[in-house]
Amino acid sequence: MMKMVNEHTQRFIDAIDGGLAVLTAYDQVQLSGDMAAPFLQEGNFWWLMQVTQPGWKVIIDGARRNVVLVRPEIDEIHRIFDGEASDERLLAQSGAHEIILHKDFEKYLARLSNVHSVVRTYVDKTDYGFAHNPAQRELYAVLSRIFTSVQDCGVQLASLRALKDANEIAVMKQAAKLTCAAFADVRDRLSQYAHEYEIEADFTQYFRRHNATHAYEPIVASGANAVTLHYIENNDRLSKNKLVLIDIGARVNGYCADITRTYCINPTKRQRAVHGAVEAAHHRIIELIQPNLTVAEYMHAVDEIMKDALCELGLLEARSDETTYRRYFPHSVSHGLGVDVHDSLGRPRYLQPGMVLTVEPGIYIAEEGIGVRIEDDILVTETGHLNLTAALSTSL
Ligand SMILES: [Mn+2]
Repeated sequence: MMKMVNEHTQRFIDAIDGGLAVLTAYDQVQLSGDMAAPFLQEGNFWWLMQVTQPGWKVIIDGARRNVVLVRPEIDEIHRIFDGEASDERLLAQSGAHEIILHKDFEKYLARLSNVHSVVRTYVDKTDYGFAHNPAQRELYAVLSRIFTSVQDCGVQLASLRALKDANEIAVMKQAAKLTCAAFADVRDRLSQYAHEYEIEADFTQYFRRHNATHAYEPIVASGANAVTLHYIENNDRLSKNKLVLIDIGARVNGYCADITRTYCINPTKRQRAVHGAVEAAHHRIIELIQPNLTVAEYMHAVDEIMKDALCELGLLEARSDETTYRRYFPHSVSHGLGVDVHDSLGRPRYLQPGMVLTVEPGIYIAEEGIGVRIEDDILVTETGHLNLTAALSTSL
């Protein structure tokens, strides 16, 4: 009897109607000299194969339900320094049927091209101003030489990954729980910290002690630093009457949490008011989340809630003044969460059970040196929603 493919791969084969797909892990890239940059596996490849090493490829022949991993060629020096995962372990964790060597990869594809004229692959075409990992484009070039038609399966993968299964939800609850616990710990000791990096250090210690890592660059932003949305210097002094915005999440078994809280030891009346307005908006927005809510309706309701908050604080006079509105609330309120911190939801028209998204309203007042954001991780359920990070108080 043929070995069963894993559940994610099975869902993917169904989504591509039993076609052929070839996907690649990321390659390692240089940090400096003989040092490699920290490696994070490409999300789709990890989601399908659970292989964390660079350079691998997978051939998924949906018609024959056959999954073949392609082992990268590693020279003797890398083998000695980095080691090499065993076939047995990789076959067990990936659910693949067979492992072939990279030198046989193109021959193998050429044989498949006799049966399949179409092959699917994924090339990340987002443009955030970064150089892309070369692996996907290199694979695309190889596939284009061998097959008549190379089609993109990014949308199918994103749509599948958007709907978390029971195992994924269980792991995401662990990541949420660990991050909540680390926040609660830091909150208890807030008056003992003199610098932003001391807070970062305690989260790092907490995560590593529990075999987790930071899911993304931690943000610990005191006072006006919080107005810079991706402030990651974390080297400024803290002060008892300045707010400190902390945006940190753990990655546990490949899945991310993403939490933000804004704290203060001795808040002024104004800081209290801004925090209170964001906190009230935050809880109103979470209440909106339920299956079948269209994304358009959600966005509209969020705008109304955030405009209420800004009006109340005297920051917005005319509700139609979009420029002022966007000046104080310049980012989106939600993003998907999962294997990637910014997990694609696959451009859905409406929310569906199994989606996990953040809710993270913020108000940033540059002229007052105040930035407040509060962020929780919300699972859309059959009947409404479940706040995975509800255990952690949102209060100041
Ligand atoms: Mn976030």
